Amino acid sequence: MADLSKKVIITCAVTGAIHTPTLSPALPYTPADIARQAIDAAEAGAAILHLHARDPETGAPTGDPEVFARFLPAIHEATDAVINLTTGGSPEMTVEQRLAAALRFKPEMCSLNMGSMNFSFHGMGSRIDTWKFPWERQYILDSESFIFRNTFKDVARVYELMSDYGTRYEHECYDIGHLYNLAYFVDRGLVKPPFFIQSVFGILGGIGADPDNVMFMRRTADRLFGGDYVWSALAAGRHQMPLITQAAMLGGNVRVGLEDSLFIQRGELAASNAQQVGKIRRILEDLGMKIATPAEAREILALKGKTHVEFA
Ligand code: KMH
Ligand code: ZN
Repeated sequence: MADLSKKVIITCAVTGAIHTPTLSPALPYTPADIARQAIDAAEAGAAILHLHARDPETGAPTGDPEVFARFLPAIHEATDAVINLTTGGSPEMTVEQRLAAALRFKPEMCSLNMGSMNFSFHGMGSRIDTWKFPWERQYILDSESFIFRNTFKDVARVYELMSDYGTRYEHECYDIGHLYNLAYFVDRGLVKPPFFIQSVFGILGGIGADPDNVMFMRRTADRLFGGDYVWSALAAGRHQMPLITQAAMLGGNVRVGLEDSLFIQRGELAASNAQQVGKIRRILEDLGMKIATPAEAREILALKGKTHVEFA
């Protein structure tokens, strides 16, 4: 059960690479919108901001550090939140392209996807006839044949490169096997406690968004890692709020954001990332839980600190 004396860390994943602009007018893609929504999400209670970049003109995902450079300094200046840069990128990027921004900006955290898998969202947008941008429809359809590459060698390389900069990891685990992959790296000494595990539920290709699976993931992580890990969960689409509430009840932390779901409740698009942060915050506080500040998140996760990054 939730230990009410522990603070819950809210991560907000602001834009991601799955959703496309036609699917929601709230999905930010210009540098100004990404910065605005990230800052608002932090003000609403997110201690960690998980960030991707998008082409400012078309909204297509990009790994170009020059695009990240157009919003990172503003977020860094305006908030205390921990900035966590994706290394998952998008289905169209090579492993090198996915790593470029993290290597350049040396953030406090970066994501690290813990196994190769199918990762598909080809069913999305099936009812849409008119797309805002020409790339969107095919991008979504192509995900049916996408293999999300994260080999052992790829993962080891991220550890080797980023650990030199003191960057720590959001270990994204989409299935139980990914916990065992992480255990392999723990045994090799590439990752040190307290390590952050982000369990991902409900991606087509990963573990389903069922309460039983949340329990199974938690129990397995406890068995493999004991007190050495800090747990968080996200769930895709309509499962977002119920599953992360369950995870919080089990002592976990939570992730929200338009990367994971475009909705605020069944059938209603979220107006912003901050709205989702506000909602989960209210739910958790109503249950008697307390939300971690960025400073508390840094302490819980043993991060290097806000000044040790190269965003300028
Ligand atoms: N959209 C998440 C399920 C990453 O950025 O490294 C996957 C993700 C990947 O967050
Ligand atoms: Zn992401």
